[in-house]
Amino acid sequence: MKKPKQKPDWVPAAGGKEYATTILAGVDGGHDGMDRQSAATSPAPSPRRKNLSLDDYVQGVLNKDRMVLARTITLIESNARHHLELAQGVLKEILPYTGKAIRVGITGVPGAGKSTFIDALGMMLCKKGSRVAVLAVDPSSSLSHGSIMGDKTRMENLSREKNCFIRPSPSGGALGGVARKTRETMLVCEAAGFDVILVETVGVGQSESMVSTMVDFFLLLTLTGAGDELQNIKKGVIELADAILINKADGDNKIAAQRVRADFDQALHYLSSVTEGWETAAYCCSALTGEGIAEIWDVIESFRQQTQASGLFQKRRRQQSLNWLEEMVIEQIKSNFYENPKIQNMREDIERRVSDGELPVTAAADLLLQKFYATKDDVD
Ligand SMILES: Nc1nc2c(ncn2[C@@H]2O[C@H](COP(=O)(O)OP(=O)(O)OP(=O)(O)O)[C@@H](O)[C@H]2O)c(=O)[nH]1
Ligand SMILES: [Mg+2]
Repeated sequence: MKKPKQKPDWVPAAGGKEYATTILAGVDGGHDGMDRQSAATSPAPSPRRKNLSLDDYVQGVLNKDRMVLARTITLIESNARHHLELAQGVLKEILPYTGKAIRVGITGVPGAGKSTFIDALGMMLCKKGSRVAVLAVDPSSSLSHGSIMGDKTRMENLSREKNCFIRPSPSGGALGGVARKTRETMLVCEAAGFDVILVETVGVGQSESMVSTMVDFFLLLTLTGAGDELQNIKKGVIELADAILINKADGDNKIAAQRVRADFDQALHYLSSVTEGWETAAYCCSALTGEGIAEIWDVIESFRQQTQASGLFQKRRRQQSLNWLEEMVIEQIKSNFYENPKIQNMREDIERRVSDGELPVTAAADLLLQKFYATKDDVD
């Protein structure tokens, strides 16, 4: 249901057009089933939260203090310059304590059962003594400023589990920003002792390829449905997956799911696996009954053992860090370029000339770059 826009509560009742800000109402219930205190029962907020020092953040995270962990993630998600610097200072300190978790990405179309699956898998792992962090990447939340996953309450059990930490998708900003925030959040969770990180992402837009570049194992959740299942999967996603899991293999759907699994296995035979030396295969499970959940975790565990033994696990992580570095540099250069006043002054005119066919694209790019790199002493 679409929520109406409201004026924030700092705007006076009689405030007119000069108060341009509007906000969207929050979702009912917390993200994916997290308990949310109602305004009526929650304690009155303290007038001002104590500012934490860099050391408070670092020690809090390392001491597994959930409140400090949550505040550190909020700090990471902030776009304010001074927060960015503090967050980077914290990350630098905790870096030696990161990297010990297994990072698993879970994708699939809306309704495939990702949250239900994570709830079942997470509960099983917590019972075995693991500490599980669940993060979400939801590109639509960047647009609506509210997570679509937030409307669903599919992690009811897990959200009550003390060894689990669930964090909704950072909202707002470009996908590049969401990627940075998710990667850094992952590091903070690792430093806080979480040994399994599950990243849920909706199989729309670019989010799944982005998530696949930040995890060790990428799992595609799919369904049986009407028509040709294989054709229904977005092109390219199968190539990213380390395993394909046909969910909802229960009740009347069980036989159909097994048939689809066989079809996938046959199709996978003709594709090269995303991970060298690892054979991507299809499996069935029911997130609802729990059948097949332990088996898929065994697959992930044997993937970890195999790739750690071959050195591929570490190699992939190193490569992911280097790719991330490159992305960050390119993004920064790009924003410096377009925010440069000299470029802003001439951009519109150059773009018009290019789109009208007056100026070749290469020459136009050259003009802009020459202007950007020109020093004050250069003649215009
Ligand atoms: N029969 C059956 N239903 C399931 C199973 N897993 C999930 N469901 C149902 O499918 C619906 C969608 O489940 P979610 O877990 O919210 O799906 P999701 O992929 O997280 O959805 P989005 O977050 O919207 O992308 C819910 O009604 C679940 O109860 C399953 O294994 N069997
Ligand atoms: Mg979900």
